[in-house]
Amino acid sequence: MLKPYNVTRIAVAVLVLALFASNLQIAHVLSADTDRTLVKTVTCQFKENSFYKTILLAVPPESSSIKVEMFHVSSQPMENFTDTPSYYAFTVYNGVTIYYRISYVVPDSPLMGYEIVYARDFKVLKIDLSKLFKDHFKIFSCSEVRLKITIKKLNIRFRRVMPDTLDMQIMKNFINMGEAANYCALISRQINDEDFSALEESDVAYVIISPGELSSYAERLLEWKRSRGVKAELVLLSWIKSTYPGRDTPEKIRNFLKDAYNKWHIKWALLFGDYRKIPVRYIFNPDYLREPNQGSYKPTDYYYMALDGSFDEDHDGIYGERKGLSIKDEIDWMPDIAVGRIPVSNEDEAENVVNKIISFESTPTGQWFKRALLCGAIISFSQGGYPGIEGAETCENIARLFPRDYNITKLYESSKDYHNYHNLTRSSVVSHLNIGYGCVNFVSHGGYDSLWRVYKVDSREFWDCYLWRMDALMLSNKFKLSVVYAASCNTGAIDRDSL
Ligand SMILES: [Ca+2]
Ligand SMILES: [Ca+2]
Repeated sequence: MLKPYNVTRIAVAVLVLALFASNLQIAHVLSADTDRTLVKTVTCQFKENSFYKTILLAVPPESSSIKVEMFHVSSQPMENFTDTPSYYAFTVYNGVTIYYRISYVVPDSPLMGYEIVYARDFKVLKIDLSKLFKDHFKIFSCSEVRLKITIKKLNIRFRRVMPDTLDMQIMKNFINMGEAANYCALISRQINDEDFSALEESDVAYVIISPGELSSYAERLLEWKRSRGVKAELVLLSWIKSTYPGRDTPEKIRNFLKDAYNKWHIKWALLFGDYRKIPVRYIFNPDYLREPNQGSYKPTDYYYMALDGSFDEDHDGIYGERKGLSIKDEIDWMPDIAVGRIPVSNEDEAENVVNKIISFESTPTGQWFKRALLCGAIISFSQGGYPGIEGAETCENIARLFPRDYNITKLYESSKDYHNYHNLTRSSVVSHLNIGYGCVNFVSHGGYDSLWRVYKVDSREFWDCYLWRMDALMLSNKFKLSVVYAASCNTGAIDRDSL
């Protein structure tokens, strides 16, 4: 299909990476660097059950034109699919094709497209790949693609900067993480596409946005942050709304954040208020590609983090839509600042949360903080050759990541033979949460106000709630506050009164 490319000619510097992304293995990246041209070859191996995949490669800040070519594909035809409808519903497991619930658009090439995006001080090449592709009315499944990336460089010297902690987090997403640090540069790009600024040059790392009625509590948090050496500022939402241009409040907030990124060089922003106080942006992200359906609009504060572009370049008021196979999805998927939200609804909650934060940060954590609670339930039972999905397996993987001095408690509902594999009950979860854990993780089915386990008795399925919103409100863990993760549908939704 494409001519093989002689990698030995360009193999000046060899960078070997063994990166196991969720669906894709990057076998290695080879680099050849000259004054004006940089050539890289990247080998990508698809795992068995994967579809689309994006890889991110940090490129030098002086990169100008970039070309990505595919020079080798290992693939085999999928015999069951010989026509070319736009949509399929199937998955591939152990080489066997099984109909499943996923809608998937099959492109004409595994290399779907590429573009340059920005993440803070990094210039990044984003490449979209697809395991399946169609060619002459046949569908192929590929196991490996090799890419040649040619980068022309401008004759400009950019000032390199030391990556800070936020940069280090961003770097973990790059397939060439090792060399990315050398590319971290003060590009001094202006994110603002609106020609509007209301701020003077300053040095502010952390900005709090608060509605007026909660501002006295936000101010207490501000003073606390300042006392700990953080260069922090408080900005009222009413000032943003009356000062910045924008079609609605989220756009005005984002225009302020762009201005603060450019002029204050902020790294962090805190939204002090729930979705009623400070609105979220809803983006168009349908679960099914065919028709917009209910639930196609998802709330996200990512809009406030990824500051390039507008998320709505066609100005139709629909944000973050992805049109067919176009990679112009209007979202720059690389964040430029870190954004958090404290979803307080009233003064009582605001006072309570600020007290908790100050107490937590000013009291040395006890031994309890090194306790982790992992709760895993069955997501789906094995069926028709397709393996079941078990939260317990995910919890086992997570357990291995904790430092050795952590004390880990596991509560599972599982069909596998784990120790204590039927102890995920409402009473056990509540009593463990009351003891106080530093880290709590749930992997199960979930709703806005609840977490669920599912089990079978004589092949009949039963559903049982193991944590309600009311349970959380009644907990007696006091100041032993947990960092809680939930890999479950809708739990922790930012636009509801959720669990
Ligand atoms: Ca960005
Ligand atoms: Ca749009």
